[in-house]
Amino acid sequence: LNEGTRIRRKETLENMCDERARMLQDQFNVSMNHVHALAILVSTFYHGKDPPAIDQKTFGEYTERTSFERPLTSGVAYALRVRHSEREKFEKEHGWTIKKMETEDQTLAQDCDPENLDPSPIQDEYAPVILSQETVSHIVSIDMMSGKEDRENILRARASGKGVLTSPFKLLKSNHLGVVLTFAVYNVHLHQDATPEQRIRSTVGYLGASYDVPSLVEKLLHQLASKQTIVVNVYDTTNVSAAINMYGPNEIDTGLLHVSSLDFGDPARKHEMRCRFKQRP
Ligand code: WA2
Repeated sequence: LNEGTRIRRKETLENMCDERARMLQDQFNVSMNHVHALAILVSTFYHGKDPPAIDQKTFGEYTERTSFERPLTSGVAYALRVRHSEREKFEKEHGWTIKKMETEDQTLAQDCDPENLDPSPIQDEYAPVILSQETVSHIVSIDMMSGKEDRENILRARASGKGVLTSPFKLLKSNHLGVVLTFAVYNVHLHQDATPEQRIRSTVGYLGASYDVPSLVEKLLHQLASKQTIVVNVYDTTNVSAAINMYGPNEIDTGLLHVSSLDFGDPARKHEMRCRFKQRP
């Protein structure tokens, strides 16, 4: 290969990779803003009115009809903060018990109808899902604090007031790795510089969105019709020595590699896109 051809080939890879990374990042950012707006909707119409002016039917219809605003998400849901002292009253009012999230081997052992789930064991507080987009209706009544990744997200979201992301993990009723984005909902307008303690105290619930990364990235890349030319991987590189492959095949060395940075808006998580040509020149 002559020098000129090699340079052009390298530039082509860089441009294709950067373009795809930027598209993915922009779509993620757009959906994150809409999930934030949904948290404000719930704050206004569920907590801002007595009795609440939004129920499952309204939330289900609204989130389904606005799903085009949240590219890459597979569904959104709202979990209410329930203290143990309020549990009995809450369960009586809703007509169901707060359920514990299943582990993976439980999911394999039995079908995952929420009716078959165990009640959540006693805790200081719970985060049962009370409103959901139809696409994730299987998480209604499940205590989101009983799942490791969801729990960490809830604690970080409410102390920070920012949208926060989980590490990649296997979502319920999905065979792929995904991530969850969480915003806390507060019962007062908090100042930009409110302390974590003030935030935790005024927390009333958690609005979350799940991202089924492989199928959604696939859909996005498909629109670009470049799949003949390059192989794309998306990694969570939060722990550099143990990067997690969130999208794409196991890496095979086909020579030239380009890494494009990806910013999904949570400074505690790092992501990147890695691109290669399918064929050697
Ligand atoms: N949503 C969908 N599938 C899941 C999941 C989840 N969490 N966790 C495991 N599989 C209601 O942060 C609050 C959504 C959690 C929000």
